[in-house]
Amino acid sequence: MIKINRLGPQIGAEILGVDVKSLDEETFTAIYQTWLECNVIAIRDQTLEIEDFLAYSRRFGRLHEHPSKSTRHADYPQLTLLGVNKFDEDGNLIEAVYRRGAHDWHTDGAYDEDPFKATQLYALAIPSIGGDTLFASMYAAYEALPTPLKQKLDGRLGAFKYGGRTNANSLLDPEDRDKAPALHPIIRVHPETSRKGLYFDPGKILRIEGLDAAESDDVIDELTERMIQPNAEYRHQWRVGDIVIWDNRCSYHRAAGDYPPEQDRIHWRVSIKG
Ligand SMILES: O=C(O)CCC(=O)C(=O)O
Ligand SMILES: [Fe+2]
Repeated sequence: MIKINRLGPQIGAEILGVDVKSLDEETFTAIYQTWLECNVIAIRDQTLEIEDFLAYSRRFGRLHEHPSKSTRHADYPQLTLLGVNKFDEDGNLIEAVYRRGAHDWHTDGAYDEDPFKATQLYALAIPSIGGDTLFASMYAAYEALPTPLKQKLDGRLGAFKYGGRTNANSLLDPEDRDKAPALHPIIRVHPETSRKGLYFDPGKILRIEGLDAAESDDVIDELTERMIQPNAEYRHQWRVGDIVIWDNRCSYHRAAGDYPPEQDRIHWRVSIKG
């Protein structure tokens, strides 16, 4: 029997008692609705092969090959490997792999015209300490903005690029680094829930269109301060066999990036489009 536990005050739920390899439509609908309501859900205790993980992920949408080709699985380009090949041939830790997703709070795929609907991870190896993933609600971020700032942002577009203003793009192949930025409304209406959220990503945004450079930078700084509302966070402590899926249209996330690097922390990851 499926069991659903809410985990955080506004986001986060845990689902027990299911096997995603054999879900009927009704149970999947319950999972999908919980996901829309809670933004991020963890399904515990799964035993999956790659094909199982991909097939289950396709129930949420179309799988998209991540632009970081160097971290794709050789035989399954839709599968990204997290935490694999952390050390170079001299035994030095590769920060971009070890700290992937840990630098800033972010939403995945904002650099694409059609940003990722969802990201889904499956945990294969988890360190004995650290290595959590943190989540926060974009709805709560929007709701907490002061009215004048909401008004200033209403109808404005942000320009987003992989690597953003610091060009942190070492996981991309050189020929993939110069894509034109993508434009998205900063106040974005979720296509399925119709709720407004603050669609923002400090590590990918270049500027807010229509503001002069200094004002755009000031607003970016202010939004960076305001995007995380502590009463709307959920922190996931991983167990091997967890599947976690988050909604990039209404949540931010960040890897804690704090585990002992000599230990394994390995996930399969897919990017899902609408
Ligand atoms: O490894 C994690 O906890 C999350 C990394 C991340 O940001 C991602 O997979 O999009
Ligand atoms: Fe991410």
